[in-house]
Amino acid sequence: MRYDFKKIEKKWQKIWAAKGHKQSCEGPILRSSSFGGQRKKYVLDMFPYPSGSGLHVGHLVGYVGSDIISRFYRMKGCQILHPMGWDAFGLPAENYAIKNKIHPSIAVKENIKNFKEELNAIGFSYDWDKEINTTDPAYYKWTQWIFLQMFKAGLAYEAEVPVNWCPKDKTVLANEEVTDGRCDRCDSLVERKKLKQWILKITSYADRLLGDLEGLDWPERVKEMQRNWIGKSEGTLIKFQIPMIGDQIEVFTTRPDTIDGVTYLVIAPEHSLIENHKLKIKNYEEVKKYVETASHKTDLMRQEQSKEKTGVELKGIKAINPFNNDEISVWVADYVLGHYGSGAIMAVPQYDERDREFAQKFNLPVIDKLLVEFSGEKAVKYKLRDWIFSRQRYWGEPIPIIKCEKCGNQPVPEENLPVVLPDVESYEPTGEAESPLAVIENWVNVQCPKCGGLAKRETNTMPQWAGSCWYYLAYLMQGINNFKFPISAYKDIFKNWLPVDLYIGGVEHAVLHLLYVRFWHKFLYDIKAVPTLEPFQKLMNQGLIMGTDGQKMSKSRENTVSAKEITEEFGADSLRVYEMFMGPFGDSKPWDVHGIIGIERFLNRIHNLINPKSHPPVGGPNPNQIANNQKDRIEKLLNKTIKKVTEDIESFKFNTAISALMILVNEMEKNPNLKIENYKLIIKLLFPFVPHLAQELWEKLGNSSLLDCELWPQYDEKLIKEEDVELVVQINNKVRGRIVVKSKLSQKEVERLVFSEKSIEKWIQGNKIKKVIFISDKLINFII
Ligand code: ANZ
Ligand code: ZN
Repeated sequence: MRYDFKKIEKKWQKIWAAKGHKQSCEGPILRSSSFGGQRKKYVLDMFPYPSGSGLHVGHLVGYVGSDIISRFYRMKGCQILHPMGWDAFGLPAENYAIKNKIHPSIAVKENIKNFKEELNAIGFSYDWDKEINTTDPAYYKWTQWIFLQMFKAGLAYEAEVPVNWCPKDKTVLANEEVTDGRCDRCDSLVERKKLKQWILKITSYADRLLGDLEGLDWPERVKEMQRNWIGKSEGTLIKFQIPMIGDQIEVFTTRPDTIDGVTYLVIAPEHSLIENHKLKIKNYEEVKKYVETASHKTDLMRQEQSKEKTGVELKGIKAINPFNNDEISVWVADYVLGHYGSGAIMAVPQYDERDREFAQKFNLPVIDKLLVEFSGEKAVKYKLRDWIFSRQRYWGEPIPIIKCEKCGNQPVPEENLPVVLPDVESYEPTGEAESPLAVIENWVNVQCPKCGGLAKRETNTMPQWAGSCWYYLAYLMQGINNFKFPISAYKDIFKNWLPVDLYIGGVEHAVLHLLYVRFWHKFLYDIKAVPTLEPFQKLMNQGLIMGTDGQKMSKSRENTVSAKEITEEFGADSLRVYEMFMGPFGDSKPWDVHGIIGIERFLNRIHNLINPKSHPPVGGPNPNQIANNQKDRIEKLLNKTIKKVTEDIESFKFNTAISALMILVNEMEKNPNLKIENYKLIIKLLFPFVPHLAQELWEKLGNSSLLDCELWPQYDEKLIKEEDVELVVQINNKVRGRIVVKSKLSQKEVERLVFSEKSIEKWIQGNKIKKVIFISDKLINFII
């Protein structure tokens, strides 16, 4: 018989919705002093884009994990903040809206409603009072405010730069949004364009972003990805004189010891030397053509190893090697990048692969030289580049800047925030490298806040990453309808709750969101708005759920399994347990419908074990019927299971915690009529995993409380310690017997027991023991 999960799950979801999972921000209060450790826990999920297609089972892994953690620590007496919200600006929401011909704000509202219903149907214990939405003007007022502080601090500037342009999405992309030369969103080949853009100076924080990684409890691979992205490199700057033009080329090298093997120099196509000395370059027209071609290539295309090297010599220009005074030629080639190091290299074909390929192609000398001692000063360079922060799209936060011909870029006065996104007729991208906002004249034309003259608003919007750069602070601001100005109003609350204790999300955000948000947080720290150096102390990455085809679950691959359908067929509790039982939390694993059927059976057994109607009488009239030793065994197993489940949840081993609970259920099934306390204990252990079923059974046993308010069980150390173990006894590495002893005995105690054991003693008798090898609870080996 299937238990009626539909009825039970609806019933408790309704009660939870009414009572809420409110965790006040007034300050941490420990409900129970019986547990040590931290009083507050801020457990945060990466918030979703409310897309039109709803949640698939892969979306839920992290959310189930964070819910287990939240419910567990709530029962441990901690004050928990576990909020949820919506990251609703950006291309996905906008493209969905364009495709379905609905205004993005209406589409977003509908999608949020569906997402919220779907999340609630899984029984997550979010505190919905704290719900936020990045597209709400009350929210993006703050996103704009933070931008303005950066502008005032000189960290937001406008410049004409070569950018990644997506021809399909018709917008600029950040470097972090381009993978293998393609747009992360739509997979189109990215083009190079020169455009005037807003840029955030993330490079000013490169050193701190790198150094502060050390103190974070984050997966090593994410830290490594950030280190590589920041790409700190220690090298040397060396100047090569060019006497005929009275100028010099400075190169950045990590191998100054190879200077005796330099046979030519290469500058990047963007290098200023070309324009500065165009009259001296005899083949300037040819060089100019090469530069023009290179300007359409992305960095990645330029650096591809397999690609044949290209380049042009700067005729009429020679440089002098300062080490040996050799006269060498100067080339322009696109394998040297304009914005890394000094945009120029000294080529050492003997030691450097790329230089060798180039030298071979253009018949340049390769000389066999030994390495030299070279002390010059050290120079530090980073791969990290400033963050291109403007997008030519409608659905984003307007950049709060007013452009005045007389006064230049002026910040919108703080009291005029937010700059609200106006309604437009057509929100599709124009493709003219201009935002659709540019055509709304009554919005664009404003007074200059400085001189009062005619001025225009900035019409570019912020990238989709902006809103998520500070949302974990917004949850602390007492609900979006109560946001107060200025930010200092939240000083005490920030102090109580920061940093986030646990942040769960996908590894794909390693160098995008997770780097941007650390940058904003450090800036907010510098302007004394937040009290901690870092936003997220501990980070966990959930693993991917693969489709039955073994591929990553995604709409475009048509291999998604809808969370809603699974919940309706098997119940939310089955889905929760199955997702956690599939394997280690951080691993990728394939979806298998048979697995969830097995879990549903397991939950039915739990229901039958405890539900007095289906299996009377629980905690029945005469527990003494059971043999005493059986009762002891259950008692011990229960205590062992409490220890195991507690430790496993603490270390994210949800799958092994569930295994331990399965073993316990097995044993309890074999022994009906246990004490009611035993059933209460197992219900509490099950609660974080199957909150609906556990709460229902808890009520069936006559309890009216919510399990969230009950205390997590503690185990009896004595009952666990006294466990017996079987120890292997070896003589000269050969097994000669086994003895059953109390666990955790010392070597001396075990030796004494072995010597009193007649069957083993005979092997040792009369021999001198040379050595004893002892592995606690496992083995003792006498070498005689
Ligand atoms: C001579 C040399 C000899 C180099 C050798 C390497 C090996 P990382 O570690 O990535 O910092 N380089 C410098 N600026 C460059 C630019 N703008 N575009 C492309 N390559 C550039 O690498 C630094 C090394 O990459 C530098 O050291 C330089 O080549 C090259 F056996 O100088 B080396
Ligand atoms: Zn002005």
